[in-house]
Amino acid sequence: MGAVRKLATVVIVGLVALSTLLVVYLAAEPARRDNETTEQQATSIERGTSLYITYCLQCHGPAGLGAAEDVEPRRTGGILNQDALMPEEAQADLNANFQSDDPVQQGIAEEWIRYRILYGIPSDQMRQNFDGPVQMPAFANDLNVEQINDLVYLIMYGDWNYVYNTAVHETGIALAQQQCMATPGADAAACEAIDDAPPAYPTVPPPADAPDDASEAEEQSGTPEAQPEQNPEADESAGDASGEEGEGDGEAAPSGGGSVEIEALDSLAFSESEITVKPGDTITLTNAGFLQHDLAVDDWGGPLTPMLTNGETAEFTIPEDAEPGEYEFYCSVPGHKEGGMVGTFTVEAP
Ligand code: HEC
Ligand SMILES: [Cu+2]
Repeated sequence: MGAVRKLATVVIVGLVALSTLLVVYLAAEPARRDNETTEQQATSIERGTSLYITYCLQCHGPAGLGAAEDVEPRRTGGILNQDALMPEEAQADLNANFQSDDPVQQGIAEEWIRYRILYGIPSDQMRQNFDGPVQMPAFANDLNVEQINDLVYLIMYGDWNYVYNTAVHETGIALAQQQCMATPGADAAACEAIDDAPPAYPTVPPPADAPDDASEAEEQSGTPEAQPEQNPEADESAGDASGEEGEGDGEAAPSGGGSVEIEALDSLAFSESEITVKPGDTITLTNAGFLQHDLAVDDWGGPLTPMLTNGETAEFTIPEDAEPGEYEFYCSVPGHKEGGMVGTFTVEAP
């Protein structure tokens, strides 16, 4: 008898203990799930940030301010950072409220952002901006579903200070690496290993082939504010301010001598857009920007250079058997051609 009761007691105590544990466990479940979601959100925003810096920053800016007034350099894209808008402006101006707390609004906003990223702004729907007609490339073919989700997530829930800080941090490192490589006797491995540097504003650095300008840039690089002056976008409006750079943006047609040097610029242009060449001429492309660029000619088999990162240079020759005529060249990074990284080789008879 005593043994049975003892056993019963043990079983009951055990059950009570178990169910208590279960209750405690279940009570903690929402928190556990929250943690998981928060972690997922954080990774998504992290990935979204680097995608944004690669594909969107040149038009929408490091703080998502795009073509917002009073922002220098003023870019062409829409304002994605709605935190920066006054509530009245936000109401008047927006297709969707990205920062709303209302789940219905959030749904509308997500769909709107997704739609824009997928389809961009086609040329027949070009927007009129302060600077003329503007366009946005469609990313439907170049980004996968997850990447687009990450970008939507970033724009909806991300922190633009974080994006900005990441962008200026990475730009600073890229600039330091570039300057390191430009010093005589540079050790490539050591330069590449630089992982910390004063932040720099992501804009187009001075041309790499102009030593005077390069040292000027070094003097200025300590102050990120000085950087926007280097930007061709800004140059156009304030041409004389930085006119001594003598960059001659694009229209010159250097030819002869069998070699041509071109720069790829983050303003989504090549330093020369109309180039006259002969078969066998050597073309040297330097990436003077912080984004990745290359150079492709479809008629000659696509990309003629590897994908170049900041400061890298590559050479190729105009095919010996190229018929006289005009050949379009462009940068094959998604969106860059549409953004203006395109030009023409005019091949003359040898
Ligand atoms: C070549 C320039 C360019 C690039 C690159 C670009 N955009 Fe845009 N984007 C624009 C322009 C221009 C607009 C329209 C602004 C307007 O309507 O006045 C726009 C609008 C948008 C809008 C709609 C904003 C609104 O309030 O309606 C979203 C969202 C957007 N872009 C996201 C992106 C994302 C994400 C990327 C990168 C994957 C990107 N854009 C890359 C130029 C660009
Ligand atoms: Cu490019």
